Amino acid sequence: MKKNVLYVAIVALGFASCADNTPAPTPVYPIPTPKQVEWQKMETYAFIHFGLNTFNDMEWGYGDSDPKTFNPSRLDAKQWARTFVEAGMKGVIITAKHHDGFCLWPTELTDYNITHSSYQGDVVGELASACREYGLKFGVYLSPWDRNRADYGSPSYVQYYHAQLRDLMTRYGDIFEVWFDGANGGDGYYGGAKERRNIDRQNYYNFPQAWAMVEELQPNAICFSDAGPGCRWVGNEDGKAGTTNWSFLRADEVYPGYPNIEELTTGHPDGDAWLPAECDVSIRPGWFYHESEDDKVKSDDYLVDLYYQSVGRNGNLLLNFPVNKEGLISKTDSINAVTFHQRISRELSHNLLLDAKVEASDLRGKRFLAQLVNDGNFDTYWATPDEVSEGSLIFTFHQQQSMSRLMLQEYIPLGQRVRRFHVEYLHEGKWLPIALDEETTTIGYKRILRFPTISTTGLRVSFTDSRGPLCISEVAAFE
Ligand code: FUL
Ligand code: CA
Repeated sequence: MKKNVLYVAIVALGFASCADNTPAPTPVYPIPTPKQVEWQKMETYAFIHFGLNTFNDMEWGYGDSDPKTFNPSRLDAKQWARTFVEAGMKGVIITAKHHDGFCLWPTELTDYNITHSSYQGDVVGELASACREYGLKFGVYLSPWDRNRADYGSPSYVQYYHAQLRDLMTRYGDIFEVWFDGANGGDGYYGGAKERRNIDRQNYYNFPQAWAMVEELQPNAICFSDAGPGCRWVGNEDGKAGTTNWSFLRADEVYPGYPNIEELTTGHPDGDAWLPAECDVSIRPGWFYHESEDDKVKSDDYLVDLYYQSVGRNGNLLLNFPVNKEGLISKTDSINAVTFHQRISRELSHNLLLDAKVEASDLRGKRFLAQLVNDGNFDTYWATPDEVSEGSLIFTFHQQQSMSRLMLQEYIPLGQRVRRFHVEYLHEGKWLPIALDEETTTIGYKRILRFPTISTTGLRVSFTDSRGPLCISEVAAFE
């Protein structure tokens, strides 16, 4: 009987909250697909560069290194996976084939593969199953440029390249991302059998067909390239997004190998395609392992900075680990990565706004109350009425609070909107600007600001320019 009463009460409550049928703001295009939203929530994941280059001290092998030189003595993909889990990474992408053309999986499409090496196994398959065991997402890099193939530059190579892609897409279960590298032998490098091959970068590889194949065989996978179609290169290999970072590009202008790479760092504010930035960077100077770089591993300090400059600026961070000649991630690399993750988790652990009082300049109706910006849930958001594309939020604390980090999130399923905002704190009854060393323009999925510690009882965030009504998912402050 009691159960019934409770049931009735819950139904009534549910009904009351649904009774407000204020419509959600209409989307401001372009908007992400659901899989792009899920991808963005991953935030950090790992890259692995491993292959013949590892054993020949090279970055870009010519495609003529002896396969037998590939000889890892203690290869253990589970060790990689454990490192990534402890470093907070949500997945990993491996160089199944780099520019030298050597394949880390036992493919029948070429002899230049792992079965002819000194290691009898399937590195791609071993990593895919380690990922399943440790709950990581799995992705592949397959270089379009191939310096081993004598037919590179002619149509038969493109058929081969697409066949390799099909092989990878059908062999290893779910793939979350496929990496289409823009680096190429066409522009001043020697391609194929060490001769110069001039290819038409924009059309040669028939990328649209390759992307359609991925879409068909791996509908949950995101295709990375300079130009998407799933996510875009951030335009540098330092792992840094622009402080202004739009998740859009003008789709008909960009393509893999697009020369105006600085545009990729900020995105196109008037872009028509949703193409969020992925920030790739190696934990060492090189992408592949070199003994000479054993003392040049990026410190946890450096990695913490990188996180704020990538994830903290509306990008995802793809952090590369050069697997060493033993077939393992070196100790310093894994210690620094794990320490980095622990530090970030600590810095962003307790949101001081969870129990602050919130007042908003405007409300859209009960379903979009200001309180929804500090309920710890990305999927609930504060929104302003249709005609209102600016506004502010004031957070009031019961007592003085010290803080040095502020995180903001827009509800991106309805588009990226905010063009400009600023943040102030209450000091002796007056609103003072928080001292920041970066511009406060875009927010997107996530923006995190760092500033010298302040102590205050109030915080005001003003959104002064936006592409439409405001849709703010979360605001959080940390000490
Ligand atoms: C570049 C390549 O040329 C590098 O070797 C590396 O794979 C990096 C991630 O992408 O374009
Ligand atoms: Ca929320």
